[in-house]
Amino acid sequence: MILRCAIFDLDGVLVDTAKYHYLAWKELAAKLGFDFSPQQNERLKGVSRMDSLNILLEVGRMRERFTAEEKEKMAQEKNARYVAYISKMDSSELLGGAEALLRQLRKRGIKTALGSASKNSQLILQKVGIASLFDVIVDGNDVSHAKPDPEVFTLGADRLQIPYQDCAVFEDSEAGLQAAKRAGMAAIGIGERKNLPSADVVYQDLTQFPAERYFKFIQ
Ligand code: B16
Ligand code: MG
Repeated sequence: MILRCAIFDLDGVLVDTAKYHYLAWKELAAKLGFDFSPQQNERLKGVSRMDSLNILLEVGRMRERFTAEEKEKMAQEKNARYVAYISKMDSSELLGGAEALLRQLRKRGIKTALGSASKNSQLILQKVGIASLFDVIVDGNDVSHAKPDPEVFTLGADRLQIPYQDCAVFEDSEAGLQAAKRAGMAAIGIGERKNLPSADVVYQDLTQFPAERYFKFIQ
């Protein structure tokens, strides 16, 4: 493949917003009368807002208790708490290597795209100061199918008119890596190999990514 487009997941790759999701969900759980642990929060990473709420309610053994309307209200309430947290973010919360890699890619003429499940991605990118480093932003507001469906990645490639086989996806979730593979894109895992079986290759974080080696070909 010739690398022509790099697509980045947001939470877990460029920033760690999982901790704010956790606080906001934990507050909702406390209001509903049950505890929510950091381990349980792992199940919510990369998962859409409503699917996350369903998992939370399952943890609290109250999944069947609420109407769709009530659940919509709870999701909105959680989001308001979450937005209050992320509104205080700044560039110090960018994960290591993120900004440098984005700049390096753009300098080489490689397009950059965001492919995130979050509906708050624009706010987060602005707060940490990297919104202008993306050629296209695709997030939870644009798609109707969640990862492992490849829609959030294929839409970005389509908008940039780049063939899928020339795209590489940076992802910290197994579902996101499966989505990349389904699209025929290179799947670069960020995190630990044992959690990311679908990745073509795994790096601990973006500082470990050997960009120079990838500029022409991906093995
Ligand atoms: P929001 P990503 C995902 O971001 C998060 O990992 C996940 O925990 C969250 O539920 C989802 O975004 C939706 O976020 O409530 O802000 O729309 O990893 O796909 O960048
Ligand atoms: Mg993620």
